[in-house]
Amino acid sequence: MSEVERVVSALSSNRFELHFQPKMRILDRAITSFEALLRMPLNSESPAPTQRIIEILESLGLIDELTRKVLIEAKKMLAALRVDNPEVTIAVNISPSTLSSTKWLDPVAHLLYTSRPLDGIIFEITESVELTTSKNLLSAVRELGDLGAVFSMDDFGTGFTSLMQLRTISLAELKIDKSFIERVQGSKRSRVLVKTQVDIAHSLGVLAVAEGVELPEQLNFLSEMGCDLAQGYLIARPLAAQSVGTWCSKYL
Ligand code: G
Ligand code: G
Ligand code: NA
Ligand code: MN
Repeated sequence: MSEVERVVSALSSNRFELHFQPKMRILDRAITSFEALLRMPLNSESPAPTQRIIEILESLGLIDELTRKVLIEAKKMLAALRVDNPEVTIAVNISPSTLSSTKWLDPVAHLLYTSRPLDGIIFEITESVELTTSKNLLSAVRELGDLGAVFSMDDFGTGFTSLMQLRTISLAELKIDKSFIERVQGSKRSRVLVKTQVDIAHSLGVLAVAEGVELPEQLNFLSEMGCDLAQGYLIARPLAAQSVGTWCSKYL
């Protein structure tokens, strides 16, 4: 079977998993959210890179089907986590093409059957999305907002979104890209950029989230800068669904 055939077959037989990576509030180390990250083990040894799988599914027009399944799994995890942590949220990554279509939404809303089925869901969209140039996209963002979803601007600092554009969506957080966090020890310029991004988040009234935090020194710096949340291997790697409960019970 070709790679493409294996991806299609994995999707149709539900051989995909979500892993969950926590986001920690820096002030008190509480876990406030988990980001769902797709993993697709195509055979026992080698999971395919997620980025590649997304590309294949997009090119075949199957990304909506994946998003639907991911969202249903994410909602299950959200319900399980909220038993002990009622304020927790789940972040789901969403590709630009999926965001502008919303075909995937009706079946989901129907299946979940509540008035605001996306309460507690954060959609992570990357900054490369042309948020205000596409009418479809803007109305999709509003529609999702009406269903309770909020947005996270992922990989912030790598694209060209203007502050005006950011004001038009129901934004909950800005995620400072890990390429900046990686350099904060060695580079004054990176430290200044991180500080600036934290301040931009706060001026928009949203949380500043640092991704790719691997070292205690990075966390200390972020704390001094007033960054709100941290995510990265220092706190936890993405966890398999069945490990999340155990991880939470051992945390702190
Ligand atoms: O965790 P990892 O390095 O494999 O993630 C690779 C990329 O895939 C990241 O950019 C992430 O945003 C994206 N990604 C992970 N899960 C999903 C998903 O369910 N849907 C979409 N569209 N992208 C995802
Ligand atoms: O595009 P997006 O920002 O969603 O992708 C995040 C990617 O970064 C995921 O693939 C995730 O597995 C990875 N990741 C998460 N934490 C860390 C970290 O501390 N260091 C590195 N290098 N990668 C990380
Ligand atoms: Na993300
Ligand atoms: Mn990111």
